[in-house]
Amino acid sequence: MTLPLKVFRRRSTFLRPYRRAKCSISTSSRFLRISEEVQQAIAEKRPVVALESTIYTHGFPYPDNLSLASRLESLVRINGGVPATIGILDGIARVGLGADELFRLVSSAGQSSTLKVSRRDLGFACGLSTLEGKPLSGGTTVAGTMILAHMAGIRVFATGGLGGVHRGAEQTMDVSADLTELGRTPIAVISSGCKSFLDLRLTLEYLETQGVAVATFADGRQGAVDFPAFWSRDSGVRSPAVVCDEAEAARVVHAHLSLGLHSGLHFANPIPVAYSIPYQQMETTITQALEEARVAGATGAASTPYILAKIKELTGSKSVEANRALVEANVVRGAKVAVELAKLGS
Ligand code: PSU
Ligand code: MN
Repeated sequence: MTLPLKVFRRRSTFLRPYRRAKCSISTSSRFLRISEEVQQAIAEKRPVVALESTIYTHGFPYPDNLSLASRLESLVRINGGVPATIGILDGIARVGLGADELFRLVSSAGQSSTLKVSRRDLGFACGLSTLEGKPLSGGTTVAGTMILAHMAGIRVFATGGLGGVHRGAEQTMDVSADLTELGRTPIAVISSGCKSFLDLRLTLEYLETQGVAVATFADGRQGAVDFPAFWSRDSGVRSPAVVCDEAEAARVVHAHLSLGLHSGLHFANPIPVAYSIPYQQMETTITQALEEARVAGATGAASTPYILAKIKELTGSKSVEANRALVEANVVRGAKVAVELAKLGS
């Protein structure tokens, strides 16, 4: 029996290559503003690196967050890129915050009208105001930043650490929206992996399910390499893939995006050796911080900032210095990946 032609017709219709919807945002939208500099750099296909702002509003306190923010932007420029710090200021999502806008956002860290903005929060942050009628501001998480960066046409984003699957998630269902965002938004995120208060093994499983490309910079090491645990280069969990350098990472990004894949990529950059804290040493601190978070009832979006603050308290300046060093190293890597990507005409 021959197959009816109809079946083939239907099938070939089904297989017709998917055409990507053209980016239809207006750069002067009431809710989104992309800086002139970033718009121009994108139009001229120059390397642009997105930077997040939850690290400033819910991580480093003022004025440390301000010096870190300007340092990270300078590092992008020194390495040949254009920085685009992303956040919500006065109810408007900004891609490429200007110096005084950045100052206003980071100096509002800790205020109740300064939100932590992930995908679910964008509409609230831009659509509502405080009871006194003041517009809202917020630091965008990895997920929130990826969304806005993608709207602006940016392909590379560097940050400190990624959210992940929390320990005990089989009970709490606490899985960071960063992971689902990586599953649906085609951006390359460079970070030092996930903090080890998360479950790294489950995080990698989840990223695999979401179709996220994950690799770790090998830095000359041969053979298997651990997926890094933020403050620690080792984690006991093997990275699914490795890349040697920024040029190799850029080739993967170029192929991934050229194929029209809609998922994202994650390149893990292990913390510089000089700042690395052994995994087992961190584990003791983390066990204590998790217990304190449990007793305090810090769950949901409050969980990550609470645990981070506790760890900071328990380790003193050591973990903060390490945090600063790794985010700087990631931003340098991010700028170099963006430069290599631009060379590929991507
Ligand atoms: N991990 C860090 N530092 C951070 C964060 C995560 O080491 O500042 C922030 C990032 O903005 C990340 C967010 O996107 O926390 C994840 O929060 P949640 O687990 O609630 O999704
Ligand atoms: Mn969560």
